[in-house]
Amino acid sequence: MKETSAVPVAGNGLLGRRYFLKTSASAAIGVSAALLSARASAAQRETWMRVPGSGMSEAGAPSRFETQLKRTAIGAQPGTVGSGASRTPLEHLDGIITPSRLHFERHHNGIPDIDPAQHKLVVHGLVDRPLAFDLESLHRYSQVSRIQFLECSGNSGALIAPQPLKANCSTLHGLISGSEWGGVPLAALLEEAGVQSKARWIVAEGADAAAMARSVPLHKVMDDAIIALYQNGEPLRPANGYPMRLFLPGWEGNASVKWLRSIHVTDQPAMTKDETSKYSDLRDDGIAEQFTFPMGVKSVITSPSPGLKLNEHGIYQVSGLAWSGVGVIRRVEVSADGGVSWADAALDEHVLPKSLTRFRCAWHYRGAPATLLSRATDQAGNVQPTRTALMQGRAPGSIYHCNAIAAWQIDANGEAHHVYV
Ligand SMILES: Nc1nc2c(c(=O)[nH]1)N[C@H]1C(S)=C(S)[C@@H](COP(=O)(O)O)O[C@H]1N2
Ligand SMILES: [Mo]
Repeated sequence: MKETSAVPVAGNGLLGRRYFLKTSASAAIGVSAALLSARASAAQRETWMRVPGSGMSEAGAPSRFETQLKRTAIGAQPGTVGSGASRTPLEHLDGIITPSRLHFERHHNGIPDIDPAQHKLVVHGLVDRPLAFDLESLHRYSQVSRIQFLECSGNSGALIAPQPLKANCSTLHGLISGSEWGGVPLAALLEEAGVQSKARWIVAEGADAAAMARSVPLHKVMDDAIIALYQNGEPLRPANGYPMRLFLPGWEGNASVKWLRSIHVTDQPAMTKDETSKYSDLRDDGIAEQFTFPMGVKSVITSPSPGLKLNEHGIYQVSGLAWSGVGVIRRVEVSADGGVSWADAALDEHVLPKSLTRFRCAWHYRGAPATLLSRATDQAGNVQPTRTALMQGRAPGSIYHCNAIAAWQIDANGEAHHVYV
């Protein structure tokens, strides 16, 4: 690769967000005379140009060469099949939309096989008129679209371990995905049912064998909650809640109840298992904080990251995802010297509220060991905390809502390793 005379804007070769506007990565391979003459000769065409290609199909699949495009770190609780999680292969994707077949999964008792013709959502409790909706009736309401993230509050929880786990980006951070969610605003359904003045919460329950249930404050429901029917333009996939799920933009994934069967309007939370013993944050004074709903401002470098080797010295793109449960991402900074100095990353064109935001920053890798970090700031001015700051006041083993700055160390061989700074 051609060495360029780029001017670093921060330590260890960071060239910043403007570099690619003026210059290219100069990563192209030189063209030899032999390659040019081979191009001109029909006899030397590549093998796949000499036979007709394969035919059409009912559904597409990735290239057979892209074997890494799979959910990773799939694990179930001992003795169960479907109580566990699978992760999005973040390090092999770009952009802000996760292909539906790679959306992470988190199930408390497997994926139910729901026949939509027999499934109903019932709205009841503190309402004037209890109502039932099937898939067909929901399709008659006006729908909205939300290009937003869904993150499990257990995502990145491994960062509280005393020593950094030897793991890659998706294993550590892959319980997050981004989709276009299409569905009916829950406020419209509740207005039709007539919410009574005493109502403050809803309790949403799923039709899975776990009958997973969560309480959600009414103000969130009325603000931007939807009953999602579509994911990236197609009906929800069974793993992600088919035929209908609650979707609460920016809030911890657990509260977005899948396979939704009941909305019980109440005056108080139900104190279900998943809002008491789970998904609450134990402090070191022994008190557990409950209902930590919006996901904190966060970012993660997806490339380079463990498993993606830098094979040459030269200009690379440090690229990753940033998001915040309170709104849009204002800024992402990248450091190549473990946080001593920082450069502003460029944000891709789609900077949407409560959505994944893609950032990129040019970096000149010269073979010297470097520690790459990213730090996001959201519209409310919240800045992603260091791991040390995040751990302050937390009880040991309290894994939920971990939005700490993560670090990859790039060694002299161009390989990345998970480290703490
Ligand atoms: N009914 C039901 N809803 C559920 C769950 C579940 O097991 N059952 N898992 C929750 C958790 S912990 C998360 S993080 C998200 C995951 O959604 P996904 O599997 O579509 O990624 O769904 C939530 N909704
Ligand atoms: Mo979750």
